[in-house]
Amino acid sequence: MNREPYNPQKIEEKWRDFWRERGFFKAKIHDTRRKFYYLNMFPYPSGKLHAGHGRNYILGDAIVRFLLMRGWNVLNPMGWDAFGLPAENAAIEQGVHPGDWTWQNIREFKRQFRAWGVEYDWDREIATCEPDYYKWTQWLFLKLYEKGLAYRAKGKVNWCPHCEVVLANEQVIGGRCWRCNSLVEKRELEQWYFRITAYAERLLKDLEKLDWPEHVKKMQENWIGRSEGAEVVFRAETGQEIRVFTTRPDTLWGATFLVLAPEHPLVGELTRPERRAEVKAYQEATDRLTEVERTSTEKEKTGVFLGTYAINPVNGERIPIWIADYVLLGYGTGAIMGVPAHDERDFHFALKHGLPVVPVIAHPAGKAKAYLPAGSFQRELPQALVSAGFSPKEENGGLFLEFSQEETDRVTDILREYLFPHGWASVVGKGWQIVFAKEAINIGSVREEKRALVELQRREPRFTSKRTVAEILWDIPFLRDLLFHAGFGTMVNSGPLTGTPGKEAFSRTVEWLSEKGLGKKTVSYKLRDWLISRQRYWGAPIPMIHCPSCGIVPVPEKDLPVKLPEVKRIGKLGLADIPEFIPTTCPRCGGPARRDTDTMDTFVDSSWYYLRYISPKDDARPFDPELVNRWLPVDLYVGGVEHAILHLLYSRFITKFLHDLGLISFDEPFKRLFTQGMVTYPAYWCPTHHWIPPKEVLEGNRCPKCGAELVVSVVAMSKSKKNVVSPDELIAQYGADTERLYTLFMGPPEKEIEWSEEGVRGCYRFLHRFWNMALSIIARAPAVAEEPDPQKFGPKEWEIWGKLHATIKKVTEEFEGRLALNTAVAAIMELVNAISEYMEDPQADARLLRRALRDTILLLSPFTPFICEELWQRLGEGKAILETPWPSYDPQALEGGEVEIPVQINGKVRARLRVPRSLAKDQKALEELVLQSPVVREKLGEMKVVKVIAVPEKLVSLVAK
Ligand code: ANZ
Ligand code: ZN
Repeated sequence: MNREPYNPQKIEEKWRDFWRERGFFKAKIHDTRRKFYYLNMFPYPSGKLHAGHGRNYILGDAIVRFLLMRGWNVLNPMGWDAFGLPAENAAIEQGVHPGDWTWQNIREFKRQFRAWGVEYDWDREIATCEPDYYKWTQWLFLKLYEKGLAYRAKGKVNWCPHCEVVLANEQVIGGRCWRCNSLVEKRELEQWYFRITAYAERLLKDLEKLDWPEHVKKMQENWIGRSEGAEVVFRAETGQEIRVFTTRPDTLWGATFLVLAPEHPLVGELTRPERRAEVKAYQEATDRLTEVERTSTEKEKTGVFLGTYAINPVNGERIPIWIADYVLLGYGTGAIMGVPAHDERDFHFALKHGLPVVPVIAHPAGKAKAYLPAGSFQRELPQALVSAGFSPKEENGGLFLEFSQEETDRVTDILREYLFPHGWASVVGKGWQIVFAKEAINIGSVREEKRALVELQRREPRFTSKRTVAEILWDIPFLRDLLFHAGFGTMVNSGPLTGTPGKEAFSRTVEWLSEKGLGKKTVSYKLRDWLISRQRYWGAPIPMIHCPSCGIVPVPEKDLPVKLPEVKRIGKLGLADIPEFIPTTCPRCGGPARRDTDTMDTFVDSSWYYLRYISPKDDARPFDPELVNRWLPVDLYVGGVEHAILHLLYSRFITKFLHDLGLISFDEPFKRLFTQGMVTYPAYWCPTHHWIPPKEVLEGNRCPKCGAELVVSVVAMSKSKKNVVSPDELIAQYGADTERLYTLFMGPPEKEIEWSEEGVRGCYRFLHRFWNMALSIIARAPAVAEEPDPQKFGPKEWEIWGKLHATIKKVTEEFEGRLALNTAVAAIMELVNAISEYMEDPQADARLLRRALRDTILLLSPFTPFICEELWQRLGEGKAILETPWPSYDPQALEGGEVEIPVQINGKVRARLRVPRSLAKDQKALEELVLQSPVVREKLGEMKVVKVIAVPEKLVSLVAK
């Protein structure tokens, strides 16, 4: 037979505009049928799309096609996160207007979507750089300002010397600029902030309402970083109040020093004149570090003593005041109490700087240890300990003992009895005791620590170089594991609270502190206010005016938008570089005033765009509240996990804010979130010629320019590493359907996957087979319009029938459930193989073949819409696929796959057959299948079957002679 070969390029071009022209993707926004708001995160239009991007858009397109066939009223819009730095940098470098650059890229993206067969409701297209959009971004700013949630403050900001731009904390990754990877510096500037911290508690609590991946929720939770603790007031000897935040108020009696953030406002006043120079140098050094560097656990704990002291309010002890970079100004109160016995950073700080350690929490394991150096004790001691029921060990003349904390006093008494006057012992676990013959000193305060140290130094000259008891004990390896711990345990050395068990330690201490007026319970969040000022051109101008007599005055709503000035050339300082933009008149007094020259962070633009899609052309308001309340929250939001924190947090914040204004009825924007994984591909690095495109690499991984051996790494596809696969080339070679199919088949969509050329070819071959199979079925069963009749099915027919229904069920469930579309594709491929095999039989049921083909085309159509629409037409089905209902499965025909049927011959199980359930339910069919089974025939050998008992779905029993 001379069949027409599969020619994807020809077929695809034919259908490219079909769906759009027929309006299938236009939302019926006023229709009250059950709605589905599907949303892909809108892209930043830069450069070209690569095959990795397909993971997001193709997945979305498949889901939407499925939903349309299922009869949902789907809203599936697309737009452009169009402001931002790359456009501005391109403009500065190439002298083009950032808008032209952006729209050029948008055209390219749209061309690419069309080539992929990825469709949207283009009537709702928005671009954040258009005045009719950013007018409402400015409106949002004014509303936040009205409610006291937008404010201006001086602050140190992150400055990227390469991009010459202020970065939000979140845009600093490991101390480097998130875009260009340069080291970030600090600068002091007046900035606009949004008070997102006012929503910290709700942003945290409402996470539980969301159907989001657990790891994304966890990231948000960590970012918000809620800690319960207490604020305690210390007083400097010079009178100032120093408030500290602690999550461990139960350790207060163990505070042996205070540490302020180097930027803390009290540092100046608390520094003694002779220490000023050193303090200043340290502050400057701190400025150069990022927050991540400052808080890294590996970093050495540097710091400077201010030369002054504070009083610990609970025990009146005099403790030194330090500054150290591990204390951050923006968290808690910017000051901490140092509790070296129970906070690891404080412990290392104390060891390094010779500050005393006072344990105040018994070791939670209940263990205790004692150590006596050689020559400290009388020879009879070990025997005395043994008689008392202990098991001491002697090594090199020293004595080592482990016991439980309750025995501390008893052990101490025995040791004292046998110690020489010049000897000493240490007992640790329930606090620390330094034991001498004449007394045991419990290290329960700084004073006692000093006294014990002096006594030790008097006995051991080598201790004169030691500054603290901790330093001496830390040198004894045997004791180390009990010297430091950060757990909750019974309070010791803690005045009136001594003996409080670990479980109650926190709450009892907090109660006690508030009774005494020394402190109160508080909650701290790691979340900071959102710095939204950018000193750039290509962003939404902040609608504020600075008037010499009225101060800061908002632009009246009726004057929005504050438009970006049209300019030929863009300077590096953004709007501040454009003199014509700045002068204006004050809306309050009419006098001359200046415009604010900051533009907003692009995360502001994207924090509300999902609302604008509902009424994108409304110029009287940002969105239609009635429609928004009907269509939102978004039912399924799909995008990259790189937005797991910021974009999602900001959008949630803005939604809650608009909810509080009474403008919308919901307070979470995205009901369900799905984050697709990255696509990786080998990247090749030449030390001389840098990144080499994989195609140009010579055999043996050599550089095409110099022959050097290249370093290969499999990393996310990106233009900068030159390891992208171009959709244009894929489509020219294999067609868009192959790329789509492979993209959805290559693995679970949420997982990172390496792109494989071989995998692409496999999908191409599959579509060839499918095409050929379809054409021969169409040729064979051209006119049969009737449905197949299960009454007439034999075993083979039952098998196909069962598989068909199982596949419909499987594919439907994946689209509606966890979205493991790769497994849906695998099921369809198996089905196609089964049909092909069945087709070989010249007796095959033509009606069944046609029905199976028909449903398979529908099942495949969300994945490979072009080939399916073409075959659908050839099948003579009249309507378009998107007007046809999704196939349904018959739960009667199949309740999940196959069953195992044991076959007995003369009472013994001789075979087990896997049978489609639909078939196993039918007594006659089951009988027939068993009798024809080659396995059963072989077991029967020469015997003849005289009786058959078939129990549907259970077993078949044969009597044979
Ligand atoms: C004394 C203490 C004793 C602490 C102890 C811990 C253990 P999270 O859980 O992250 O909230 N801290 C407070 N403010 C700080 C700041 N601005 N910069 C750096 N560290 C700060 O941690 C809270 C704990 O981190 C606080 O509790 C404080 O140390 C420290 F056995 O106070 B803690
Ligand atoms: Zn004024």
